[in-house]
Amino acid sequence: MFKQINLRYDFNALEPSIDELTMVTHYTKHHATYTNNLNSALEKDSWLSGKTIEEILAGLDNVKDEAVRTAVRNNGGGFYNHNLYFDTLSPSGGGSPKGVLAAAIDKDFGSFDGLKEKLSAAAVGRFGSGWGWLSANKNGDLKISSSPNQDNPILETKGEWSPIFGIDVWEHAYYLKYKNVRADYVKAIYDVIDWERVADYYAKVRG
Ligand code: MN3
Repeated sequence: MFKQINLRYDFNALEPSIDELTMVTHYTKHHATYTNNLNSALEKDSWLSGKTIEEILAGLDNVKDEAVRTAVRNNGGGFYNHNLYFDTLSPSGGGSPKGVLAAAIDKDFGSFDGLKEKLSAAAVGRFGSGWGWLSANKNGDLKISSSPNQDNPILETKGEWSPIFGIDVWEHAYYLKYKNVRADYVKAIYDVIDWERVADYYAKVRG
């Protein structure tokens, strides 16, 4: 049984970057539904039992039934992606990364501004629903990418790359407040990114 991550802040705490109604709907409806649907799918293939969500997404080809595989891809991705998203935002976020993560950003993107430019472009430029990602590998390298739907780098690279921060660019993540102007939402999210938390995920991927 997979469980949604507990929010460390109130639904209205990320305002004005992310409005309360969007947060309530996103966490209690969208994310809850992905989680419930993932848990239902788990019963349909014994390979899925006892695995972490990372193992499931990296090894998805082991699910032989196409309908079950699609259900796990969409809902397992939705479960994982939103856990990461909600866990790496904070009302006391913003600012810039520090320490090892900051050094890796400088190495791979030139500067924090370089990272922001590339990540924003990936998120804003993703056609339709999906995500913009900052990912890492075991060597500590960083890369920017984007995925359609609820796909993510773990699924796309069979676990070689793992996201350490993601920007949800499905319309449900921003439309109530920003309407069609995705770029304004992407700009505003930098005020609530918890870079210390992102650094924790970075440390975990490096192992
Ligand atoms: Mn979402």
